[in-house]
Amino acid sequence: MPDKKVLITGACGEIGQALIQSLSEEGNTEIISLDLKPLPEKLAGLSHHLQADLLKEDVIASLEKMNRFSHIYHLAAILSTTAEQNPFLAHKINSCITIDLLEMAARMSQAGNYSVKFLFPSSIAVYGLPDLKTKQSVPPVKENQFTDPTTMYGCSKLYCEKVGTYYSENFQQLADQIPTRVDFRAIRFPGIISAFTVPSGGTSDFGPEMIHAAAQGLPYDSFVRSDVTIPFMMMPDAVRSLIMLADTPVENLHQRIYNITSFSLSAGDFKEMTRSGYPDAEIGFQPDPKRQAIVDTWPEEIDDSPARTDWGWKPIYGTREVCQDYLLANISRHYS
Ligand code: AKB
Repeated sequence: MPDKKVLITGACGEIGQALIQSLSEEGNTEIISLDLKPLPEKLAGLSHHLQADLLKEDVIASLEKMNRFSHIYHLAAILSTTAEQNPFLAHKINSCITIDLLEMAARMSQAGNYSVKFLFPSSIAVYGLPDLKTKQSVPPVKENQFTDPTTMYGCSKLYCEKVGTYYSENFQQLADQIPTRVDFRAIRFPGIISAFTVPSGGTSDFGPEMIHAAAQGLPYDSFVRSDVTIPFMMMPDAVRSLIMLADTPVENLHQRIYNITSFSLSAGDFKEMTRSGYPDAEIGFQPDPKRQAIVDTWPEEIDDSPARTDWGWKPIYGTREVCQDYLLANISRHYS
């Protein structure tokens, strides 16, 4: 009998695919993956996959009827650029589905009298720095500073952080019944770079798009200025961090929302890094003022010291040099 029964929503996204792979290696975990899309062939057999739309009411009801989840990794979301094209749909997908799943977790925990861990990927998009001067001069931003997002994606991530915390700490505070036990934990991710998949619909995508284009011999124009800097991390570290946070005993956690980061790079640094592996890569800069404006509100660096102290977070790909070696080797292999 597996010790853990895990639900992964948004399972066919970049983090989802890598998480299925990592969790399946643990051996004691039954994985139920869910996405609008079928599971990529390379992951076949690693999870029990449901191709379904969480906005349809009966989907959550049937999940609930068939399962008692120990962990929910709720990854399904519309990213920042796509969310701006349809903010109300983004609200439904990013916020409403989250609250529906928190309700499901609360009911499961109450019915079975056990604690359900709810892992949530938040984002640097919850930040909204007022101007470029502030962005370029503030020290690494802490969890409780500048949380004034300018995008629907950022607003929904911030809302879900708050509402997840509410379900863990104050839900049904006036009711006279068995308490629910939802153990909500969130990580604010920077831009994530994978050697094997390319993101879509995000505003931090300029970095990964550039290097993946070069590896395929394609020209690329960055949609942000070359000086624009934000924090990034590698996908294996991102997945490891989610599992680390899930495995940390609750008494070690002094907060529910944690920043994590590895290194900060500008779009110009990305060009340099890309050219070190693909010297003939054609890379230009054609900033799109609207997407540019979004990235200008995200911090250059974030402070992840609470995650380091409370659960021992430390990136393996922690410097630009280490990331460069790993990335160039794996991307080249991937496309060959
Ligand atoms: C996006 O660009 O929307 C995401 C993020 C920073 O959360 N990659």
